[in-house]
Amino acid sequence: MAVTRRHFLKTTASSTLYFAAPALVGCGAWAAAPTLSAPLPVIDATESRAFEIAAVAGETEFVAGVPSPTLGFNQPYLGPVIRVRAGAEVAASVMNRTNVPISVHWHGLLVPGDRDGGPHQQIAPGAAWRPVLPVAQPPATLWYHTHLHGETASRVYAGLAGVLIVDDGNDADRGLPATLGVDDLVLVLQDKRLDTSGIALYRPGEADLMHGFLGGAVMVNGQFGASFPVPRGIVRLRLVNAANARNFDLAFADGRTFALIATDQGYLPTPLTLSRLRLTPGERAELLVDFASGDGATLVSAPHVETGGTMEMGGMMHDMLPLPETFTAPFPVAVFAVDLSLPAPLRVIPAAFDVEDQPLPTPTTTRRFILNDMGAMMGGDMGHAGHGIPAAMTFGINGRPFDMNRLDAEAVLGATERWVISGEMMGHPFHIHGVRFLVVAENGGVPRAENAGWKDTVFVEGVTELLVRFDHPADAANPFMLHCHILEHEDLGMMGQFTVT
Ligand SMILES: [Cu+2]
Repeated sequence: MAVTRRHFLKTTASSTLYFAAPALVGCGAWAAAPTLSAPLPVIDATESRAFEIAAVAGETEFVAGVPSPTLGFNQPYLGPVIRVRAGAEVAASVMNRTNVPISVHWHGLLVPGDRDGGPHQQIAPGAAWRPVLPVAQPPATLWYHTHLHGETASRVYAGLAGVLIVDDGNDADRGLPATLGVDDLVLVLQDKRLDTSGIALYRPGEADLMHGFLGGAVMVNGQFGASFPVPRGIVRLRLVNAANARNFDLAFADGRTFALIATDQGYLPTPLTLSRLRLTPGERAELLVDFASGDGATLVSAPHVETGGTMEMGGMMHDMLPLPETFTAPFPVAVFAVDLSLPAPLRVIPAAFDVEDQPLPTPTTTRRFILNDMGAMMGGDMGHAGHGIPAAMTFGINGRPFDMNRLDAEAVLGATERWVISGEMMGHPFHIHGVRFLVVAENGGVPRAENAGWKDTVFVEGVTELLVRFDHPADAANPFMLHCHILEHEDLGMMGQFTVT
């Protein structure tokens, strides 16, 4: 029995109210039933070993009939899902057809610093950037986004982001869902704040700079109320947190468990069975969800809560500048409805994956990085406390805001280092370019399940200890970044840079 679109919408109508209530507070007229989501376009560069994207300005009707100004790659908002082959040299072509400078950072792709797309690889309006990307890493779900210093938050919010999949062609042999858009689904999670007319604008106030910019309207792949038909079998979800600041604390409304099969840098040795998963900005996770019963499901998130400073001053911070979260209860992120017309080849979750198991060398160096959010409270100039809330906030790392002309660390190519990262008043998603790392301890204890496997981004709440592998070079002209992935914090200075030589 084939499920028609009408039937599909009817059977998912019970979630309409669920969507309507929290997502569009005070604007009931916008509340819409879940709609079948238009899939993100896919560029399959696995055979061609080349792809082209162009940043463009456009308009997007997040609310029907109400256009918002947006940016995207090849389309008005977000960009295509790009598939590249592990082991290939891929010729990338990035055009900038907007009237603002951009860059394109391949988040999680382990390439030399001159091809990383950070703040030093600016692409001027009208210009092109054509890096050759040596893809030398296991299969993983990565993403790409603009990354100019001081101009990342507003432009990623406007839409300059997309998904990059490293594929080795062996997923079917692994017993994994491998048909993009059918049993292998990409979900880009974001949030938006709409003004009273329904326009998404980026105008952060002081509380937004302090905590990060949150919106009360949650989007998947650029659409509110996202809904996906799924086959009656095992379905793979590739989750990408591309929000400026929101932590998604995900679960299924019916309480079903799922298998976490991959984190940022690829497969775990064995799937982990979980019922809840936190995904913070910049992180990715791949899940297998069992729809063999024929019952659909709604993916929900708990509200964003702020945890994780070492100084236990969160209360004071909240008193001065309350967290701008609009949700008070779990809210829907996406609806999945079983469509019996879709092929469902897989009914079993694989027991293990062929993950490279190299012994790690003993770290040669220990470095400590303190993510300074105190400076923002105390007057911008860290260490010289002012009074009240500064007009211009500054964040930093180890007492200093980001400086394009200063190196914060120099690592040796091929080395492994122990990095100890801590925050002060709140948790921060911490990303390192050009490396992969293992999370070896959190506050002295065993890391959370989400931090299994090789990572490139980790939510630091308290003290987090990493073992970092420096396997890709970056010279002083094109260093790698280390930074908070709350984009407001990054833009305001919570970033450093390092060479690998
Ligand atoms: Cu931060």
